Amino acid sequence: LNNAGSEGQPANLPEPIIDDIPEAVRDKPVTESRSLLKPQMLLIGGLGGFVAIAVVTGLFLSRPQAEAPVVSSPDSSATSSPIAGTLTPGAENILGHLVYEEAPASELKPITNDGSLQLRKAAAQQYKRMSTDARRAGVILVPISGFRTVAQQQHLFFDIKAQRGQDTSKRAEVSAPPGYSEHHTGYAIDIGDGRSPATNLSPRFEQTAAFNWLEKNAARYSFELSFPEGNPQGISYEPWHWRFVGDRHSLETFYKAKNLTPEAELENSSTP
Ligand code: DAL
Ligand code: ZN
Repeated sequence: LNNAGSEGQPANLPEPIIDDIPEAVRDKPVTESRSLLKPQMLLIGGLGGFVAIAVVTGLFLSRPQAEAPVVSSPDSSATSSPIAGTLTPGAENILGHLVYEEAPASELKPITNDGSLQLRKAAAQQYKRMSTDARRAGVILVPISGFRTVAQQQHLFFDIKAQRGQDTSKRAEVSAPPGYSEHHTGYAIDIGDGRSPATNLSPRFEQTAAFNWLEKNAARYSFELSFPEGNPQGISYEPWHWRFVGDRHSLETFYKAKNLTPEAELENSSTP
């Protein structure tokens, strides 16, 4: 399941490898993101009141209520992301994580010699190209976790949450609930730097040669960062987690009917 070959055997591994959750982001104190939501909640409350009055009085609204944003981010009292998640209506999600289907085994290809890590065929092919080219440039990309089943994610979310005594929304900042991980799709991969294993699954991966190279070159292989800082889903920054968007199926998987709009844009778009 992962490069250490034992994501399913967490007792034998250091914690950060278990669930792509760095120690550093597990238990951050509540930050300003909480207060970021307050004006929006007031706005929604205000809009609700206005709509109610409009319905009663038979007023016609120039902006239909259906266009109002659906706030479905991780619990605002617990999120540590600078921008709370705001998903458009129709984006099926739990605590900011979007629903994904598990890739069929027949669609998966190994990306490691021992076959312990797999991606969908197109993603596997491009990942291997990318890794080879990085190596030529002196950069060692190490795959840490690729495709994960819903059952594996079930363990990562619930069992680790219980072990750490985390509450649900806190857990969801760093781990997707089963059925809601990009890793189910076979398009997502966690990448480390072979010369800096201590940064595996840590925000400090951002300071490695591998991340620097990926930032400049990953798009050539159709990989993109899934959870940049301030991502609209409200998930913690994950510089190690990349997804393939290089064919129609992967593009539809990540973008169709899942338009994500940062709060700032929503606020601007609601300005007359
Ligand atoms: N860490 C990412 C969000 C996942 O669990 O899929
Ligand atoms: Zn990941």
